[in-house]
Amino acid sequence: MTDLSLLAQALDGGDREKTVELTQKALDAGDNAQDIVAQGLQAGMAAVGEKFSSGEYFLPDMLMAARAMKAALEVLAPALEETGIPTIGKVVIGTVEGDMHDIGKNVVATFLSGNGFEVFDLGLNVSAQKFIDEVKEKKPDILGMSALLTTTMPLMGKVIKALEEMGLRSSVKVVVGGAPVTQDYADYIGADGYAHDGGRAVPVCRELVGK
Ligand code: B12
Repeated sequence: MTDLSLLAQALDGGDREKTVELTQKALDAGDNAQDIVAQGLQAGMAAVGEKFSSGEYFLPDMLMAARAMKAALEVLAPALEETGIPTIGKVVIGTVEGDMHDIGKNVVATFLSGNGFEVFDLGLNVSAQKFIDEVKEKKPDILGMSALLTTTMPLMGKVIKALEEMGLRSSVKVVVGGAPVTQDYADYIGADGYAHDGGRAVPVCRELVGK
């Protein structure tokens, strides 16, 4: 197994080339793609977040790390999506309105499609109306919402309320996530499921569709 802390460091430093190189190396060495995400990329991103909080890093540092992570996820996509599993459920997923963080949502979407779910990714900055329209049109088993800002989290509760008001709530399971979201918050807004990371999102969604 490769030392994935070096990958975390490269990402923390915003070094896209090195991040991609070390990701490829880890894959070539036979490391599991989900471990590379969790122990390498996500660990690096966590460090970036801490440094941003403490004032050591600024917005451009976060942007550079985000670009490096996106490039590394492209390298990993084929391995993460490799699956022979037939479709076990339909998921519509997106990042809520006002929120431009989509890396975590993309990881969750990739993990889910790599584990047999049919995923419709609505992207980021998705309005409540758009979520509702897509639930009506695609009739998914699961609606996934991601929020990375404390200011955008309430949007998830708004969507759940709107689903209730339109008589659609019982037709779809709602799963929420994102760094500031907790199980308590998920319970508070009436979501059916919560996962702390992409790896956990898979069993949570499987359970919700009874598979
Ligand atoms: C990268 C980053 C950015 C990038 C985003 C690029 C992109 N395309 O996503 C950029 C530079 C654009 C950015 C901008 C901003 N950011 Co920012 N950002 C981050 C950072 C460092 C990492 C986020 C990330 O990608 N993590 C890696 C992924 C893999 O992890 P994740 O997102 O948590 O996702 C995992 C889980 O949460 C879960 N999950 C996520 N979604 C879902 C959904 C479902 C359904 C499920 C089940 C699970 C799930 O699974 C994922 C995979 O394992 C975080 C710090 C942090 N600790 O989160 C700050 C952070 C989120 N940002 C922050 C801030 C303040 C901002 C700005 C306001 C800064 C500014 N002054 O402009 C803007 C806001 C822009 C906007 N309107 O959205 C704050 C938020 C604070 C708060 N209390 O709300 C944080 C926490 C940094 C900090 N410590 O202060 N940011």
